[in-house]
Amino acid sequence: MKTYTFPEGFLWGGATAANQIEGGFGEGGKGLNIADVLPGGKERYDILLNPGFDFKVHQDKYRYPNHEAIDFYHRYKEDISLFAEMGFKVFRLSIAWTRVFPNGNELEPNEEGLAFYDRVFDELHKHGIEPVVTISHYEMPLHLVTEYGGWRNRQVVTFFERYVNAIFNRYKNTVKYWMTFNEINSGLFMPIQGLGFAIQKEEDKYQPTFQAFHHQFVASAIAVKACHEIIPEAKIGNMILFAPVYSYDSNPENVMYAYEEERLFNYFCADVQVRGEYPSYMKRYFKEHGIELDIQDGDLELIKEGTVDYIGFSYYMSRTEKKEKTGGEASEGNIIGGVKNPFLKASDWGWEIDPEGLRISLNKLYDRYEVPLFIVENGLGAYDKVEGDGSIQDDYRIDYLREHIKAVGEAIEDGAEVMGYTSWGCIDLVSASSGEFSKRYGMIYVDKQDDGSGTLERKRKKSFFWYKEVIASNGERL
Ligand code: BGP
Repeated sequence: MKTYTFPEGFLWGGATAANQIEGGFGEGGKGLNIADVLPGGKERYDILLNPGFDFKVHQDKYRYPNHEAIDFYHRYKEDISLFAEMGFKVFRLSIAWTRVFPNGNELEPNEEGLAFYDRVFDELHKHGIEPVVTISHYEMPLHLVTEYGGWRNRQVVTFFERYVNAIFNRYKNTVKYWMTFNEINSGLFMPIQGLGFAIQKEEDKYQPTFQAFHHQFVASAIAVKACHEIIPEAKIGNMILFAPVYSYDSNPENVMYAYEEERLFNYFCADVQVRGEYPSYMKRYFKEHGIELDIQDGDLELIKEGTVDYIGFSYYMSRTEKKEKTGGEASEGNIIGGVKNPFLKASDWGWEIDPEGLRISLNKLYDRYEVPLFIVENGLGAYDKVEGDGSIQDDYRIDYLREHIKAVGEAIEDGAEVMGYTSWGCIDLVSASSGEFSKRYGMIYVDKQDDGSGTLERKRKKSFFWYKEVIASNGERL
């Protein structure tokens, strides 16, 4: 079998987000965020993907499942020691904005919230693991959503600036790797999580969506500049959901359509954050959709100065596109849409599995930007079964990860500069899109079920031992 050579110092590890692991609801002065008020199961999925959700109506209705999650807030030491046992070089986590600024708009940070992450970072360092911190991962303070309208409102940029200054100053000696907004481009199809507001009618989405993106681009540039000033040795990246778009066939109309979708979905945000300017192809899109951005003096200069050091991206699936779709062709379940790709199988949730697509993504991104790339999410959401002897034989997960890591190895041979790979949900956690525990990604099983029952006990799955070998051999033993 072919073996792969990964660069010296390759950043192997796992990835999570505060709202999906911490729990500790209301503890340490934490305020409510978006994830705290979303239900679990199909209801969440429908809310995220369809217009019409009203945060004001729902803010008191739900407190599950994110309020408890997997209780990382109290169990972080045990979890970090398991990550260390697997040999993690890095651990990606996010800071909950609402632990630091509970309502988002306070003048001073909450000391208890800051102190929690001091403890977590210290524990990681004790085990020789570097934290990779996402500044905002689908957890905008609810107060900023209900009272300010989320990222549509320019004032949020000021609140965010206060937040990033507080965390850069506090963790300047402890965190070297940062990234700004998780899957920033997901705001195109899931504005609730990405942009902090719910559209009410599909046809009304364009202006507020792109104005909110503009505010995030300004905020991202502010964060990059502040990070470079406060922690000159740190690296700060953006984070996009990358799903290469294939044309369904060689019909030039479909090829052009797939290309347009690829530019909008995969490149638009990265073009602004990496190249530092709005790409020219967006002029036509803005015109055709009646979008007129309110751009303040100095914004474009700021965006130009605040370009990121690397591109972080998640990779789960590709997307196959056709201009005119006929009934029955849609790829049900592929969360980013498209038509069924006859060459691909899908996960239990309908996400099309495409390891070669990861090689394609790395090549496309490196060809276009020539900055280091960091795969900060990749993994298989699957149902796991605990055997009578307590083991979890997740060979399907190992197969998935192996094929994707091989694809990374190929892309490195192709010439792409890749910094690292953190598999998503290295420990089971709450699913972002469906709020389920049963959609498991982890190499560590957590005894927590969809109905809320479970002891929260942690168990090593078969993939735990496999990944440990992968890291120990720097990707040679797959
Ligand atoms: C990404 C998010 C993560 C994560 C992952 C898996 O979109 O950044 O937060 O959850 O996808 O998605 P899901 O949990 O919906 O299966």
